[in-house]
Amino acid sequence: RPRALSGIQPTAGSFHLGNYLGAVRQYVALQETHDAFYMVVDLHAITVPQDPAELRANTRLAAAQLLAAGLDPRRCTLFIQSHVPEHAQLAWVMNCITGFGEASRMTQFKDKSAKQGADRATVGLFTYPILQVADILLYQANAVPVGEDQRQHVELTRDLAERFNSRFGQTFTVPAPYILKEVGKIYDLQDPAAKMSKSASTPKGLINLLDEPKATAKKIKSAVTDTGTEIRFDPETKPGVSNLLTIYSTLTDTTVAQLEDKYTGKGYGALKTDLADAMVEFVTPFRSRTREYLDDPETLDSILAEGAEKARAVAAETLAQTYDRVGFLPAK
Ligand code: AQP
Repeated sequence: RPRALSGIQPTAGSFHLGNYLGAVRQYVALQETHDAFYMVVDLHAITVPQDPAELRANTRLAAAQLLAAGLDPRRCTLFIQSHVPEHAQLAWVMNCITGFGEASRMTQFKDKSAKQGADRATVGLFTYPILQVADILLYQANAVPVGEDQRQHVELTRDLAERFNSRFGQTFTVPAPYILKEVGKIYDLQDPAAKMSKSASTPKGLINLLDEPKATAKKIKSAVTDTGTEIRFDPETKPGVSNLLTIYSTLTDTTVAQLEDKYTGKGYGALKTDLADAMVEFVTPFRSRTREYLDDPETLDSILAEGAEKARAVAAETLAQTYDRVGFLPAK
């Protein structure tokens, strides 16, 4: 089976709807067709300041949410990034074949460091994409399910894999991004020109899956829509309504065309009410399943321990081969 690999940060507490529709939903689907590895990327989280106790709690919470979303430890490998030290070890090697200018072109670093203020951005934030390269290459992944915002990092991974292979001999599988066009970018409910993100300008535009379902329904009902009254998928002139249609169609496995038909002659209010209901129906069991995993830390920890062991077996082999290719003297 082809391999899949992806990771999600434990920083925000709750996953948001963009994380779920853009990435996590694909993690669940790819368990069926791929030898899949998914991790909570705590090493990435510390590229910005974290409170240690909160980071630990949020790491467990992220794992619980992945299981609640449908990851099945019998069908995939779920682990915590820091439990597999090979990530940091391979990242160093990859750092040493990355050009400074090449790393400087990563738009996510430019955006995030601009938000933080250039003086406060860390070197870790700068080299974060290269750690991501190591994450992917360690597992010889073919497919990397991510949102559109991560495309550039997967392209960097391809470049570095090819560079390493041509310099030192075939070592790494060259991966491809797995980005679904429809949901690769879910937009902020208050600002449909911006990506839905945990650092949104107003919390009203961000749907956190673990929030009170009532609050979530309210956010849907107060989503920004567009001038006119017609319910039609047209991201250019109707970005707000189009975003709602994308969300609704994905959550309910209905095509956008079917929804356009269903709402012919009806107003935005009807669409929002129905979507709010669908959303409540989705988040209610998601919240309770997450809570169940959190309430049983022994089971959760044993899933993660088993996952780390399976991940390490693969990662250690790739790292040993890489060290050998680079010319490191093996320890006796
Ligand atoms: N709005 C989105 N639409 C589609 N996919 C998205 N992803 C994030 N936002 C959207 C995808 O979710 C996965 C996990 O993302 P992450 O661990 O990078 O989470 P994050 O950076 O905490 O998410 P944010 O909200 O995007 O954070 P900031 O505000 O820091 O930029 C990834 O595959 C991502 O593409």
